[in-house]
Amino acid sequence: MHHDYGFIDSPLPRRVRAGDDDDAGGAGTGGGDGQDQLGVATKTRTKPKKPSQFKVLMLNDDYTPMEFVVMVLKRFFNMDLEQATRVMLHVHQRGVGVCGIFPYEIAETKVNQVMDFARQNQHPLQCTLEKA
Ligand code: TYC
Repeated sequence: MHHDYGFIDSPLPRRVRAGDDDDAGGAGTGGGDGQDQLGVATKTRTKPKKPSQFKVLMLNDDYTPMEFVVMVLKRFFNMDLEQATRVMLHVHQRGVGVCGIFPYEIAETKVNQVMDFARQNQHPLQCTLEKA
């Protein structure tokens, strides 16, 4: 699932051929025709990519106790008892529900935290990601 999150722009200037950028490069002063001179790229992205958002989904099963799911929603998604109970019952009745929407790395971390916690407590609770 590691794809399509846009690339990260390096904050460091890249060395490019003089004249390929809009700085004060141009032809060098040291003889020759300037073809081998390097300048510093100053071009910036004109259309910044928005970070992709991902839904963290909780799946129903027949064995995980309702109280455990409520505890997970409070612990990892910062819900209060009322919100957590509402989401848990939604998942229980409909099969799947949204715990929250986050940038990819945060969503992935939440899924791993929930799955680890469920496994440690020997519950089959499943949690997954979906592009928002
Ligand atoms: N269906 C479970 C039960 O009846 C409760 C449950 C709710 C389990 C939500 C998982 O994501 C879940 N004990």
